[in-house]
Amino acid sequence: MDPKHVAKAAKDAIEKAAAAVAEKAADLVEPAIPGAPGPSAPSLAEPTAPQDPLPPKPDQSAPEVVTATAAPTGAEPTDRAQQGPFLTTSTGVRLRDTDHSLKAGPRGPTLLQDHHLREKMMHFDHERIPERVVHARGAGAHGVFEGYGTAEQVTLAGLFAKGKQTPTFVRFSTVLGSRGSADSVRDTRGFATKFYTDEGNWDLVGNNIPVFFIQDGIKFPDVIHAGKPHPDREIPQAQSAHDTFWDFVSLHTEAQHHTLWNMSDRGIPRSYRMMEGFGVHTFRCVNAEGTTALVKFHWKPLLGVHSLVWEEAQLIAGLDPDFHRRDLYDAIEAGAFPQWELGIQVFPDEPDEMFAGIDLLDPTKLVPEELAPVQPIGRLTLNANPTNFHAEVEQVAFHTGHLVPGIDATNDPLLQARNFSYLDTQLSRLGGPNFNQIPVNRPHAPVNDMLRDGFHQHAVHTGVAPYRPNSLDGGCPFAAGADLSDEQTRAFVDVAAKVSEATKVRANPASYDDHYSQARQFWLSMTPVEREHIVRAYTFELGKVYEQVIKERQLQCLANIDPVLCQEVATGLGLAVPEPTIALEDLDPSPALSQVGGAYPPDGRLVGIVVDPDGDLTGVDALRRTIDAAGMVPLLIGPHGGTVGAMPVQRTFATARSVEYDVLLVAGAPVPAPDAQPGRDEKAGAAASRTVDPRVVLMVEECFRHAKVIGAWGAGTEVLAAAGVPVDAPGVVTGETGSAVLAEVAEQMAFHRVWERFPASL
Ligand code: HDE
Repeated sequence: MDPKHVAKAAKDAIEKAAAAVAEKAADLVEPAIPGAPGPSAPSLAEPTAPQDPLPPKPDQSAPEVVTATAAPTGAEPTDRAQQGPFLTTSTGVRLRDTDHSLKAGPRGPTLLQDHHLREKMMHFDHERIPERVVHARGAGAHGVFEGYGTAEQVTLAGLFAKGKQTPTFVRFSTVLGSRGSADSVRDTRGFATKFYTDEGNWDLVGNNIPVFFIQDGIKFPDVIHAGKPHPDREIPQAQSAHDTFWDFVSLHTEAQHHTLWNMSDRGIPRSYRMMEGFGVHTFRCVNAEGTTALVKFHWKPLLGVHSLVWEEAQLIAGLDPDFHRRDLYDAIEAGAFPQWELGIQVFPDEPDEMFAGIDLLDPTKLVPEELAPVQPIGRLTLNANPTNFHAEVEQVAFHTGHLVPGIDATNDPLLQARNFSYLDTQLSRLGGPNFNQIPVNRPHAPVNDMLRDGFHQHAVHTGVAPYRPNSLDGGCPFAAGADLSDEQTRAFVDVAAKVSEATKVRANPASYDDHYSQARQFWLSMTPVEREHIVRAYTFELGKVYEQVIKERQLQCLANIDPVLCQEVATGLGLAVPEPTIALEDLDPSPALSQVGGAYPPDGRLVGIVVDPDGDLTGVDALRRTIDAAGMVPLLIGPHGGTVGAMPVQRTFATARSVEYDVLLVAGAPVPAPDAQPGRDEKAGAAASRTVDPRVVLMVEECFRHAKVIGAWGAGTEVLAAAGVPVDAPGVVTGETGSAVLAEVAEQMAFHRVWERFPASL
């Protein structure tokens, strides 16, 4: 859609919301600000009257209650949670006291017979499971996938049928950091989806970047060892700005394409809700007639693809390390359900497995959308938060080998290695071979495997003959049918794909030797502002490298991508510019790779509103209700906690920082609050004689620097002056009334950032 129309629609939506708020003025309810820890407000005093456990919060859901072998139970998800009003042991024996251990007298030694103490400690001591080797840091949500019916020609998989709804669970992640690391670091993001289809679970375990560092899975331990913290000092955490990473990628040059994506704005997404997802590998699909096609999967976010700017990302890492988690959970809680379209690029299944000269089995290459359009086949909506992080997000076990009839693997050597690896990792992470029986992993399709016993077996298998052929169990289970069109009986299809070579070798096909042409294409496809960000990212990352030779070696790689990129980074590093060692190949730019230019709905965006207790509070009240009614989250920022007028304050000048907000509205020029003292709050700065609270001025300065839309009216414009922000600068909206300013702000927000504010020198 034309970006101007989308932006205009955002403005119209605000005006409509404002009119609705004005009409209902008498019976308005308080906007629900997401983030409440429990389903209801707690009492001040400790509750003592026994009552059943509280229900989950309304935004939460849990895996469907099916047995370990997928029989529906009709039970509520909470039937699986703690029961009854009284404290018990794990075996259900009621307890009177959990605050004192059983001792031989008040001052005596603790008794070995205190089973409650022993059990409580034993369990606590074993609460942790190993974190994922990669993608340890993540967040997940429940959702539903609805097929469009457009994939029929390509795959027989039932979940793509028109109107078919399939429950899903998605986990987003960073790659390098540990479980407790910050969300906003520069890294690739994981985008793993489990579809609980009628034909078994399908896991699409992808990333937000369409290419990968390595062409062959055997190199995975190498690239991850290089990216993880140095093994001696275990620093740095969750980042690639260090010697071992650049040592590896500058030597193993097939990593250069993926590295360039990481150095682009894709490496620091604004939100999980605003990322594309890619299956990366090419898959082989088969339709009901048995015709095959090669396919790449893409997730397209309806909110657009957006990023942070680097300074924001760095500030966020300290101020709110949970930024992406919080954003996802809060958006879902606020009812702004994130959505993606699933699309496919379809290629003829030719014996050479190439398309337009691009090797479809080489995961360091993409196929530009201009050459093979992404055809939408369904829509994912994330509509519920998990009820329990450990049970769901931590224990979810994805596997590239979890495929359903109609979708098969190809010989991409990276995919092949993954198919081995993901089983392996779950064994040690989840403590045994029965991890598919954990609630979040249970399929919704009937399970009749012949796998038996093992740690944590939840099924109570019947019969005596878990082998085939048998007659003792009546021959059960039976082999499924070969008729591809019969959804009730058909089996997984191992597509009879030809194997092109039959000589055993440790080698790559010759087409894998091209490590630079698509990296150059990516660079050429970027807008000037995106190129500036890439230059800055390389200069920062390489600037953190200790060894000069590693920087020089990486500069050589950049020379093989683009002379301007290389020159700019070399200048920042103070190093000489090398000549390219290959002939640079100019592929046609692919505009679809750029993030700049589109406009998108502002659903779930965070709007900070600076309020002055002496200003126009009625106007501010209408404004925050309008923002709430338009599907965004209004956060009132006041000089102190509690209320301003009758409005609850969500953030104070002491707790607020610009990076939390997508846009800032300045509804007044609040005088310095009593706690705006440099000795107490560094943000207050040195000057004691300012007329506006210095922390508000800092917020405006930062929002301006980070190219965010700023709206101000009335005395609010004085804050702009105090922050040195010209009222006629792009993306600075001033006006007579808050509502007029807000409508204009919404229109400009649709473009995510005020790109004109980043002057490009390249
Ligand atoms: Fe993974 N990867 N990976 N990976 N990967 C894991 O599996 C591995 C690769 C991806 O939210 C691990 O359950 C190997 C490509 C995501 O739970 C582990 C190779 C892509 C997630 C593993 C790859 C990915 C993982 C760690 C090379 C993008 C998080 C825990 C052959 C297409 C899933 C686990 C989640 C997780 C191994 C390559 C994406 C160790 C050996 C390429 C999104 O098994």
